[in-house]
Amino acid sequence: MTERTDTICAIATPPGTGGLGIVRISGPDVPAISVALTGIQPAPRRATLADFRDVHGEVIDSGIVLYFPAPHSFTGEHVLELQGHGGMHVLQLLMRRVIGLGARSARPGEFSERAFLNDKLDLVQAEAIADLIDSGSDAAARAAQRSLQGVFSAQVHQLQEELTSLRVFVEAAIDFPDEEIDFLAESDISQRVRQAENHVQELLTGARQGRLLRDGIVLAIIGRPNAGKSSLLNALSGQESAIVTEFPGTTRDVLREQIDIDGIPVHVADTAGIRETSDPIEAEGVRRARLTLGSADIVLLIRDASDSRDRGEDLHTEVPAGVAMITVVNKIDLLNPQKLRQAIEQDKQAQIWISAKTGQGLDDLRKRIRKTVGASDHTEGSFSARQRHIDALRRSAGHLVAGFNAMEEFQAGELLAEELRLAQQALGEITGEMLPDDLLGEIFSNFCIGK
Ligand SMILES: Nc1nc2c(ncn2[C@@H]2O[C@H](COP(=O)(O)OP(=O)(O)OP(=O)(O)O)[C@@H](O)[C@H]2O)c(=O)[nH]1
Ligand SMILES: [Mg+2]
Repeated sequence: MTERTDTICAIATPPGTGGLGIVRISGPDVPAISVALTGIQPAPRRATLADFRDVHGEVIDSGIVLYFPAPHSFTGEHVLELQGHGGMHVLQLLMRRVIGLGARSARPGEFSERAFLNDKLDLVQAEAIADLIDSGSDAAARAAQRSLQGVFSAQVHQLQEELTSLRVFVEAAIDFPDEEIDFLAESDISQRVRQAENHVQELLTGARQGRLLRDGIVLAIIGRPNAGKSSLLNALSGQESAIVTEFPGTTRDVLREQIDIDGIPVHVADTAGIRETSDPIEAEGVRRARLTLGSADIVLLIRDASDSRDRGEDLHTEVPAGVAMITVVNKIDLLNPQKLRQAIEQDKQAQIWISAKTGQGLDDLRKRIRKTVGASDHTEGSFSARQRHIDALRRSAGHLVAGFNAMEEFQAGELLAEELRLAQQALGEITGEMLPDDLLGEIFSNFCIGK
């Protein structure tokens, strides 16, 4: 508690040079700092031109001051924003002066943490700010904005209310032990618990989409040398990132590119062709290719349609269990069209047939990738979410299932009441109402400085 009585400051604009640089200050000393620094107490919420002066009265910079008195500010405390010029040195001078006047450097995410502690935002919304800043695609940015506006939180609150009314009911029943069993049995309580579980599952589906938009997926391209892995990376990313030659064994390092497949950020890794080799550099490339597989969400196994020896099957064993695999047949432009048609027909959509050279089949590949990660066809209305939220929703659903079983099998009202309590607690962790302080600190410490 004592910590929140101090005043914090940070450079809120990114490091480097720019037209503007912003220093943000929050806490009880803001009015005093403002007067000492600029000689004025600016009118609330008005842009005011002022000189920022050092301890000797010399001008460090001049710019706009914005004053937001508590509680009507982002953090809920007095906030001052100094908008000066965006050079690292001038901003450092300004920061040193503000610190000299009694503020201290803010920790990463500390402004958002104060906003949360002062009930300006819940935890989902605070996280959404960080996600908006970090978003890797247009769809991810829109989804983060929706979470920030409270779309996700509202659904969590609705579930919490549903559980509250169930708890009130069950707890009232166990207060009258003589009638408890009949009362609960007649009330269809199990069905209502099941319904609540369904609602948690629905939210879980939405949250999984949201996590996908936020974190994206890791896609590793593997195959025999010369199958066209690097050509596919270039075709998907729309630029010549990787060297392509007709010589097998061209790629050695793992090459990474971020692309956007219909709004999902996809981190693509192109790897060395897998084969036995006596070349130590290529062997290291093959070792790295195998390592990359372990961290992938999807492996694209590329086969060469023009090479009758390349059947791909012998590489299946390279793919770790639990990692999704899509087999892609490349270079179909080299096949006779009639043969190609027959082959595709016989294949019954087991593999995706493409030409990295002409771009044929790439749309099918993108669709298959989306389908494999369970992405829905449209991202409208989706909100951003994190693994932490998914874990909490899963736990909540698990407690509801346990509560349902306790009631159905043993007519155990006490057990049901306890499971309902735990289910509700798990939901409370999402919005931050029931999260221990150390976890809160950990979440905010991953935010950027000045946010
Ligand atoms: N006709 C045709 N040629 C292709 C296609 N894709 C790749 N190639 C050619 O195949 C050769 C190998 O392509 P790369 O993309 O370097 O293959 P790679 O799998 O990355 O090879 P390594 O890095 O050596 O393992 C090059 O000559 C490409 O031009 C395709 O779809 N059609
Ligand atoms: Mg290559």
